[in-house]
Amino acid sequence: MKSVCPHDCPSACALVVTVADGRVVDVTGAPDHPFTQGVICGKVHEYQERVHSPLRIPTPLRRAGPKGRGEFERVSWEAAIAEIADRWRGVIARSGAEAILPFSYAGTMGRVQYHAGHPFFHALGASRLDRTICVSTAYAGWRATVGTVTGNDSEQMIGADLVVLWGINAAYTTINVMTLVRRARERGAWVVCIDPYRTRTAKQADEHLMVRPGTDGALALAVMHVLVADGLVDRAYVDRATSGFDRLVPHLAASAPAAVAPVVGLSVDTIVRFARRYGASRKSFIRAGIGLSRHDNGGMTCRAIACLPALTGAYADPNGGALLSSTDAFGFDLAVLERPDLMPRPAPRVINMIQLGRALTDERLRPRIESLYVYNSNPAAVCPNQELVLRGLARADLFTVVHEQVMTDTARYADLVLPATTSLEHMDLYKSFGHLYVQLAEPVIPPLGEAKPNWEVFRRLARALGLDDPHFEKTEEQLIRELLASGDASLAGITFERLREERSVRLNLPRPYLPFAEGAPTPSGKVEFYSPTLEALGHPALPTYTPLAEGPDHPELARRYPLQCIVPPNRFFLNSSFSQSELLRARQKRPSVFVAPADAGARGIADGDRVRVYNDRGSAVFTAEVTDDTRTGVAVIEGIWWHRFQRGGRGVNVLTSDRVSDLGGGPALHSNLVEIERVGPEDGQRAAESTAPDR
Ligand SMILES: Nc1nc2c(c(=O)[nH]1)N[C@H]1C(S)=C(S)[C@@H](COP(=O)(O)OP(=O)(O)OC[C@H]3O[C@@H](n4cnc5c(=O)[nH]c(N)nc54)[C@H](O)[C@@H]3O)O[C@H]1N2
Ligand SMILES: Nc1nc2c(c(=O)[nH]1)N[C@H]1C(S)=C(S)[C@@H](COP(=O)(O)OP(=O)(O)OC[C@H]3O[C@@H](n4cnc5c(=O)[nH]c(N)nc54)[C@H](O)[C@@H]3O)O[C@H]1N2
Ligand SMILES: [Mo]
Repeated sequence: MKSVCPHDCPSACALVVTVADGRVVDVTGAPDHPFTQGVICGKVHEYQERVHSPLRIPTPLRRAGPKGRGEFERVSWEAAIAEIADRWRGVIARSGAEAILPFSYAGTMGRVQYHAGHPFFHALGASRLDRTICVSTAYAGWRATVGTVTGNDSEQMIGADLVVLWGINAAYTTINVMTLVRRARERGAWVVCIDPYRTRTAKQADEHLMVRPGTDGALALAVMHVLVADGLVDRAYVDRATSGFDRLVPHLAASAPAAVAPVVGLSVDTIVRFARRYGASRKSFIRAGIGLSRHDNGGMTCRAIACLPALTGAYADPNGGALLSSTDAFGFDLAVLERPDLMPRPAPRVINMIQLGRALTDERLRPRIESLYVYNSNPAAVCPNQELVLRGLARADLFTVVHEQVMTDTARYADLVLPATTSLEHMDLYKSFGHLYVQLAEPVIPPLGEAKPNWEVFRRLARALGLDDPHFEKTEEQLIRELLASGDASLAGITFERLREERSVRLNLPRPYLPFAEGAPTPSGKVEFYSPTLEALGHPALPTYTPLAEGPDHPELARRYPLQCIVPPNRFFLNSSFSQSELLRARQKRPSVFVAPADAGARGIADGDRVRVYNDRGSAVFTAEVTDDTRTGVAVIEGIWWHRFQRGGRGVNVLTSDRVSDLGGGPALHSNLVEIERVGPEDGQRAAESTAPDR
């Protein structure tokens, strides 16, 4: 049977699911899907193990022990819904509905189940959540240059002379891009990967530029400098499709390769060679990742990268251009699902999700958060400043409900846990942020235990709280039909019936897809080297490199915490999802930190030692992997282990800051200074569950 991978990944793979006796027994990639091409990642290949996990939540549960301990007793759905409605009526009468905070992200990318809570919390008048944790900063930067978040279709990189994988570890995070890269390479493309450490993707490239973290903006400016100095600019494209070139040119004077080399940590020769290679052909395809935006200056970095194909004219080439994300290519009207019109006026306050810890612990907040409803997310593990998040979740006077598939770190803090269906048990419609196909998935097995989809739970809650808008009567199928009908020309002719028949349909967009060939949907209608919009917001109008607020140039912090610590995804988890899997934990081996030989030597750390990584925000224990896959001065902690599987019960995000980056309100997860000390030899223990109590 056919399905779609629901996880927060640009690939949105088309799946083939084998079911026997009501159980999922095998999951593979659909061989006939043009983007999936039969290839899926090692995580979803084991999906039966997730769907039928012993950690699945079978029934609603009520807390029967201290918060965080994970002691629960069964309750019925009726009792759980009645209790939530009763508690919330009390909160609303006492403090107003803004004292209730929804918290969700992209546990599922299915449009109906992702947006399921929006109309309900809008109608209730609850605090609004700014969902910034992933793409907001990158998208704000990209939009500043090209006015929208799309780019050349990545399938078009086959035929390119140069492919640049810039801050994207596609071999881990969207492996189908590597299928395209391989084919491009077979056709003669030179592949460059730009990343502070030697990722699996870097190892498959022809060249790896091991930049210092957070300096890509400076690198992009140096490339622009060379393009202009060497006369590699496509004047015809610049004249017809861009604005601000005349102001950009003098601005680049400060970015000569010799000035930038010590900043980015690459030789002058390397920078010049890369820039000349980039300028030599319009068939250059940049596939930029979201990861490189998770820095204090991340928005500007993405803005600067988006300028490069506008200098060479690559945006207009059928095998060139750039792609950060294809999200805005899908012309849905999300108001159909979100229903902002149901909100009271004035609209309720907005809370930035990356500052959940502050929101839960700030005594001065009026009204204080008295109740938290979590779905599609595991904030105890994924949010920065984790100590503060856990302190908030431990509040005795916070009424917390968690709707989850599995017993996550967050669920263990809940007063009520509600069981959620997986994507194989409910219906949904999927877009993608890496390709251009709309897909429909219908259930392949009935819900396990008493699990219910998000939309069903919000409908029940609406009924229990007397919210009688007819919207809450709609079925998932009705919502999908309405969403499809709401679309712009990109969705014309893509109906529910057609999707039921074909499962996956490409957007109505031309081939080749060259959205910026003649300009871009910015206020000027051009690709903007100079952005009056940014200027009006108090940002530099031209692409500008600003050193990290928390980085090696910080005079005082860098003395106490001399190592930059980046925290990218690992191979076998997806954010913290799949950390529940014994099989995948074993493959991932253990929570570890990569340390360069010189840094390890200076601290008496040997490969395999147990080390403590710490800063003013917190401290967590990892196994050191001493490797020249990372630069001196840069430590790397991959992936998010549930903190219950970390020694000491604390995970990577105790180290990361809830500081907001330059644009879009997203986090600066990788702008992170730490120190590391040896605590002892490795004891052979592998990813055992922590016995430390949750504080
Ligand atoms: N296996 C796996 N797959 C995933 C995920 C996962 O957790 N695991 N997460 C999913 C999600 S939610 C997302 S948003 C996507 C993200 O996937 P990507 O877009 O690939 O982004 P990241 O993997 O976060 O970061 C990519 C790379 O950026 C690098 N990086 C960090 N700082 C810098 C810098 O200053 N400069 C440069 N050039 N590079 C830098 C990191 O080292 C990392 O290798 O992946 C999705 N896919
Ligand atoms: N250190 C570090 N921290 C990071 C990142 C990083 O690279 N490094 N990446 C950041 C990024 S890019 C992101 S996107 C965030 C991700 O943060 P989250 O969106 O919280 O990601 P997950 O950890 O995958 O948690 C999603 C949860 O949703 C549940 N779920 C799945 N489907 C459903 C459903 O249909 N209904 C309900 N009710 N629940 C469901 C899953 O079981 C899972 O526990 O983390 C961020 N945090
Ligand atoms: Mo993400």
